[in-house]
Amino acid sequence: MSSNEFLPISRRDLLVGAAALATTTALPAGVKAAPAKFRRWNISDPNCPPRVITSYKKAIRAMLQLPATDPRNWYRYTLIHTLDCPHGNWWFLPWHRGYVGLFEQICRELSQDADFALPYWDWTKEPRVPKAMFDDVLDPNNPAFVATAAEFKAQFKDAIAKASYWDTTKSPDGSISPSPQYNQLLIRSIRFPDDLWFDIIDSPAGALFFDKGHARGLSAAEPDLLIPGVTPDKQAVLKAVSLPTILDALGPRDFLSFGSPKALGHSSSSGFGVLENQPHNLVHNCVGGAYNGVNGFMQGFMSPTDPIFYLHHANIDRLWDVWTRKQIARNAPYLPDGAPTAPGQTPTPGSDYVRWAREDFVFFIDAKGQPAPQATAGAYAEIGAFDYDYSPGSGEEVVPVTPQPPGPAVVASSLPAKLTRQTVAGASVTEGAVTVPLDVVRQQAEPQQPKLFASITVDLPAGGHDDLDVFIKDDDGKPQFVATLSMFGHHVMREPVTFQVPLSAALSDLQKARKFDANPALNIQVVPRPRQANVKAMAPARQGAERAAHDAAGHGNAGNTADVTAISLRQL
Ligand SMILES: [Cu+2]
Repeated sequence: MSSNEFLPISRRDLLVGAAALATTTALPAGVKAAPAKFRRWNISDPNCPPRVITSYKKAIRAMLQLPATDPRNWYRYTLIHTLDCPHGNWWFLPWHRGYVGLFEQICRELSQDADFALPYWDWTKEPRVPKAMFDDVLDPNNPAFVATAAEFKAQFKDAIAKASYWDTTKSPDGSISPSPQYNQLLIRSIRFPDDLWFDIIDSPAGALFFDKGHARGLSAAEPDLLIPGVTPDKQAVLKAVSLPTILDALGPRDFLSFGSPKALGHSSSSGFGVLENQPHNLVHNCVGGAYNGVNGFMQGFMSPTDPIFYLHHANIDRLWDVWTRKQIARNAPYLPDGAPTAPGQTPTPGSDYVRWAREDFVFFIDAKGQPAPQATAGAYAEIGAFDYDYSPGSGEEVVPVTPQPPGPAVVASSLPAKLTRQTVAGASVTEGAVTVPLDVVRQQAEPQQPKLFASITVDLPAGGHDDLDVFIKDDDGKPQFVATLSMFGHHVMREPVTFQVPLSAALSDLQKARKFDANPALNIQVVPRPRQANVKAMAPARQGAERAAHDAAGHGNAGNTADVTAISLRQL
């Protein structure tokens, strides 16, 4: 491809972009001038009303005390995530908005606090578990929670067996068809209750239930988002929540680059936008204790057992709202292509938006424990009837105060890197060589210019818990740490996944240090880094069994290590 597709925004592009958008984007539907009814506060903000925390505790206690047959029971609500959560695809954001928003309504009902709204955790401002979250039932190690996996099974076995999850209908001709919920479970290879119990308690890929004492990885004594034994320049979780990473995550100019990419359905993973792969995944894994050997709920699909889950996801949802308001202020689209651009308008038939919006979310329940009437992705495209807003937090600065001209349309082209592989100290290191136009390197320091990202495609082994460190270097420089790629949970991988990795900070640093005067030849290095604790916890025999199961499933990558299959650079 020619490098002029990577040039900075010119005045001409701006005018062309503005004209194109003027015809496609009217004032978006669902944007309200009135203040929201509920406000989600930063839990550590001195202005956060004390009642928020009191009511949250009251609601948690009430949910823990409900019988196992009530779908609003604390663990039954957690299981909605275990059974149905999307990760690594473009339904990640709307599904979690619905899940957290409906949870908030249940809390409002059960705390009898009619003004209740969830607090959020701004990990950029506060890169440690907030102090309040170690108190009383906000700590999942509190005696009010179920103590062991065995006790959990004893208490919930019957209720789960009798739940609607497994419903089928019999036609007059005798054929049996699964209910929509059961259909989703079959996609996730959960055929009957024993499959679910296997995942929760016995899976060699890592259990989902963590006994008392191990419910959370971080503690009041060591609450920081730190990886033990790692030098300050490679503290991946701190980097993932840092303001430069958050500003890069908010940079992309279309929904698919900001959120995560398309996939076959919401139970398959195809890739991760920066918001999901950096702060989302790494905070989950770190709070879950993946890096310090404690292990806890937050690193897996029963993560909503830890009350901090909802504060973490409220912050992810807040950043989606920030990005949406940034797009609106720039008169740019904020939903997949084909979305209605004015109230009453119908979406474009056959468009991305239509495919995205009609995805069914069939496990959601409302404040009374009934199936939620809003059961598709499109119902959660806006905050809408949830009617909350957020007290301003990190990243808010990307929203222009006055309306701005739109940026140029997104250029879908990419600069492919040439891959080589070598073994360094027993680890398979992949290098991608690519020459970057000097203009693009220079514009990385300018906040208004499109940012540069590396798209790194990885074929992951089924039980792969290893992380991948990404470095960048020029011809004779020393590698500079960029980010760590980390998976979350145990989705069945049916295809390689692509991670978007922000390069703007590293490139502006390089440019400052080296003062390139020609297009620099750069190397993107991807180096595996075992999560020590997990590797030790997994017995070799189990790794073998896992590999065998993996082979039987017909997956391409039967090894124990991740294969990097492509690296390219993109302006998003
Ligand atoms: Cu999550």
